[in-house]
Amino acid sequence: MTFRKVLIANRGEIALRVIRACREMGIASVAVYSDADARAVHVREADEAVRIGAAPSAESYLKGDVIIAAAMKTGAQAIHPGYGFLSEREWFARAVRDAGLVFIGPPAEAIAAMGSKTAARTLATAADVPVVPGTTAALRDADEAKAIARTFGYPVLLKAAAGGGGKGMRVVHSASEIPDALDSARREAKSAFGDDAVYIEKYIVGPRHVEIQIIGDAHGNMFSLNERECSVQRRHQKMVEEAPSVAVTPAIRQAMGETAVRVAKAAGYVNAGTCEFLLDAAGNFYFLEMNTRLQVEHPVTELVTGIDIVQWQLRVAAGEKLPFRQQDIVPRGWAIECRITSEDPANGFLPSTGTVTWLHVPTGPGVRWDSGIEVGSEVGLFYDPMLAKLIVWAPTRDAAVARMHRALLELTIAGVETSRDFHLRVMEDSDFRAGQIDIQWLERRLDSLIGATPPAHVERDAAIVAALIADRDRLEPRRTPISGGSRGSSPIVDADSWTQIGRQEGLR
Ligand code: MV4
Repeated sequence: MTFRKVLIANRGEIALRVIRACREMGIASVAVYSDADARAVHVREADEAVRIGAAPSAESYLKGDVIIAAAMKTGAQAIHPGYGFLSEREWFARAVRDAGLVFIGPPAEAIAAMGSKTAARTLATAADVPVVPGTTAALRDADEAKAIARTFGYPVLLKAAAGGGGKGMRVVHSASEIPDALDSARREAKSAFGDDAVYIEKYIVGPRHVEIQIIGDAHGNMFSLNERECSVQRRHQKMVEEAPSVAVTPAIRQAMGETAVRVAKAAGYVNAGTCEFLLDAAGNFYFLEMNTRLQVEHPVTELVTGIDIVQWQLRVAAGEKLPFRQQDIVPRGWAIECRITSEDPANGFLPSTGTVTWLHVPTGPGVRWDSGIEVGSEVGLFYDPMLAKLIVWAPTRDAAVARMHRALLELTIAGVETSRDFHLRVMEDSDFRAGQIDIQWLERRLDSLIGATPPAHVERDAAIVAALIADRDRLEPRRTPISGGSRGSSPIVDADSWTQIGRQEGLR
């Protein structure tokens, strides 16, 4: 059994990802779009498209009722929410079900169970899953916080119960800091989530962020698709993800996988989901929270397991059984993903806007490009700045890093500033190449990564790319930033210097 027609309640690369899965399975797809996306790739690639409102997400991609009406009108039987937007809204999952449609994701009850961080901790503890030492109940006052902190020692971390994304979080190093930290954590939690409940945990110093992809069907089968290493992040935004993790031994993989499946089963979970863990240097892991959606970084898992997660999401939502055996799900080779964003690393990652005037997409062995942009795409400020995901697979980690570096060199995006050059510097970094990374690594290394002088061959490649662009644009001059350059600056070089560079290098 499968669906005839599915509506995708999202935009950009993830909408395309789901459209591709539908098409390969013979399922008709319905796109939705805001006024800003009328000419977007996902709209053109779907079999049908429905306009849902104005550019701001609150007037389009967050309009659950309008989206459900579009599904009814087009005869779609199910809705895939992608990530972000409505993907983790309990009310939307419920409204889809109440409309007689299938929500391609977990039951509304499972979304609710994992939505509160303290509820998730309680559920995990009951399922005998290791969590960081701390409370599950909200703190009454500073004295209670001090008394609890004394039991496991400083540093401690105050966290918002309704939390996520690091909002309402405070690291505290001594008892005297508790009152002020508690006040400010409460204020931030109140304004961010409308709930000032704050709880306390022991602060784990220098851990990695490792997560387990799980998938379950409606017949009680649940599998771990193993880990992703997501420590390379800045301000809670992941920038590079990989699978497997250099820090995960077969024994840790098995234990973490069994733990993730236990949490998910305890939450009544069905469909694809992710359990986040902190992994410390001694190999201890602690369950943090569960993301009840398809995640941005799912492709690295697809590449090392050979399992098409999105296709299986569609099948289990339609009631199919998963045919896997856990012992067959073993990572093969290595996959790395870079999130290419329209942000300028040289300017504090300031979002950049403009029209994509040039796009050269890397291809060749082991390269995957998941993107919603093309030449002519308008990059504005209405939505997330992620332009594309560049994903590579190779037999070993060293080969995957080399392949990602090669693919990034091939990538040219002109018209907006991008993180491309920054990602090149990460691939060249000695710590990264050694796999010596933790959740603070990127921010510690930021200045040297941004200030780094690229290797000479990178400079040369960048100059050639810039010269080619200048050459082709000669008849129709443009003054647009080029992100094929070595530092995200605007290395406009004319056609003459291209020939010069070519001659110097003995190229032609
Ligand atoms: C922690 C932690 C250290 N110790 N909890 C960040 C957001 C939320 N998902 C939980 N987070 C953390 N919880 C304890 N007890 C460090 C972090 C953390 C973090 C976690 C995962 C990925 C990136 C991070 C960056 C900073 C802090």
